[in-house]
Amino acid sequence: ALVITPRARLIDLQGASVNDLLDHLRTAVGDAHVLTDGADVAAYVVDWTGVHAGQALAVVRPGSTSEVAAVVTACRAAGASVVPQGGNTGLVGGGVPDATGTQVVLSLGRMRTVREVDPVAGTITVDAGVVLADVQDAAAQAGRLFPMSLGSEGSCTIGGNLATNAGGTAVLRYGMTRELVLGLEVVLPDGRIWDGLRGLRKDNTGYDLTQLFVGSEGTLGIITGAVLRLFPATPRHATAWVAVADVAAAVALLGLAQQHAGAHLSTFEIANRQALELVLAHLPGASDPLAEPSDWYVLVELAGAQTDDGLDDALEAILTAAVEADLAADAAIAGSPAQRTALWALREGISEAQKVEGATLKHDVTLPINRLADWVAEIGPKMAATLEGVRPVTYGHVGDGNLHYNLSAPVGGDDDLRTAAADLSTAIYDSVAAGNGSISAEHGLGRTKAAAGASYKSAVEVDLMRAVKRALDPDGLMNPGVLLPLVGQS
Ligand code: FAD
Ligand code: 2HG
Ligand code: ZN
Repeated sequence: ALVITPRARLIDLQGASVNDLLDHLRTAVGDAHVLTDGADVAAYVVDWTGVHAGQALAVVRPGSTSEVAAVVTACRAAGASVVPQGGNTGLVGGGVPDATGTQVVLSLGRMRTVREVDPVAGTITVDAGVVLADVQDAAAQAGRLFPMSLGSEGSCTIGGNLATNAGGTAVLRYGMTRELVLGLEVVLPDGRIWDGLRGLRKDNTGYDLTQLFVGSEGTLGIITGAVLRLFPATPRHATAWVAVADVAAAVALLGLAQQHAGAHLSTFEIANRQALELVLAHLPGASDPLAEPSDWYVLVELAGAQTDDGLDDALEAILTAAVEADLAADAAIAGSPAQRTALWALREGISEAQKVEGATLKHDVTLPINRLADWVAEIGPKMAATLEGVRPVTYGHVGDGNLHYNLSAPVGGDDDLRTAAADLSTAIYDSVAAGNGSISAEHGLGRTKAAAGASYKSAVEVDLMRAVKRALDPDGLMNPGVLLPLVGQS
């Protein structure tokens, strides 16, 4: 068996090697960009969920690709492992260091240049540290659309999106991040720079190295730049928040929406009543757009070009057909951009509201769409039998077969949720695996799910993944313990 033991664990924290490394890092990026004080590093060592809190030998903030290469080279020479970090919005603990205090966090936060926008070729070339919302804005200024859309888009970076192969609310129409990238620039674990920034749509000259790095969660190298795809702008929208009885009705409504809206269907999201109630309780200004409560809701949106003036009619046709087929009880249609924003806030506010509510156990699962309704019906009683009063906060990208089956603690029972966490997650993952699903649809495996990820894959698949890791990172210094468990932990 391949042993991937990070050499960083051999560092003597009191020894000269650490001081030498820090000197090299300061030479590489300048004194001001090597952080070692507790207060300075605090924001870099705890993840968004607050569940993963580690320690760093240093946080290093390079300002260019060549500085990233110099940092990686220095770390390699010292045997220190490197944790790449973008916006630190990841939900599986992959962008923060472990507890050893021996890892170097490499933040891409200073690399924020939009290098080039080419509206005719339909490409935008950016530094990896550019925030997703800034890429969207740069595309809009050129009259184009960069469609990726996440609740975290004001903080997450393109490098992080690529490293996690992020999903979001536009996947239904435009695909995952891997479908939005044409080329990459990557600093390899040995410090060399691979310039793969070709914006070609056609290039059949061997293995697809770009795609190898997408979804690699910082374990194969540091993404420093990317060429991304742009699309025609879609300034027109028709948006509705629809009350449906259950997941089966939501899935049937998806079929109707596809039939009536065709390629204009851009969003089809689901949320249960519990999710909405948390948003109403914790999000200032949120209000229920419908008079009567419903067990489930769907956010449906059609999007089109300035010349597409049939969107409202198409949405109305979908809702009329849904009422006639007894699939929808009521709906609120956005009559203005402000109302559209308010409906979106109900959906995008769920993560934050659940965090405010208390202890949360996240499950980012995907199943064949035609299995979703039965799965939700079957898993609920199993959860209740494992922990009385546990509250499923179920929402997500039903159009992609992807549910966030997140559990909130019973009221006043945060510790009970932590105690039951392993049993609850195992029951969920076993049933997802039995249904030919995946235990991570879009957030990646990170530290949280590295072991589980390997345990639900075949031995052949895990061997192939380890072979790729060994080929690119033979010393195991790039984000060890993330995505693939350290040997001995699986
Ligand atoms: P980080 O959190 O900094 O890092 C994530 C991983 O990528 C780590 O393993 C890190 O080591 C690696 N990494 C980061 N930058 C680089 C780089 N330049 N090179 C190599 N590796 C790198 N995710 C979705 O998929 N869909 C959603 O709808 C969604 N909504 C969210 C909503 C909220 C409120 C929050 C808090 C998170 C959400 N996320 C969602 C999760 C998160 O925003 C994504 O995973 C995002 O892609 C992470 O980007 P980041 O820049 O914050 O990366
Ligand atoms: C979403 O779809 C994100 O809102 C976040 O993927 C999910 O917080 C979560 O579990
Ligand atoms: Zn999601």
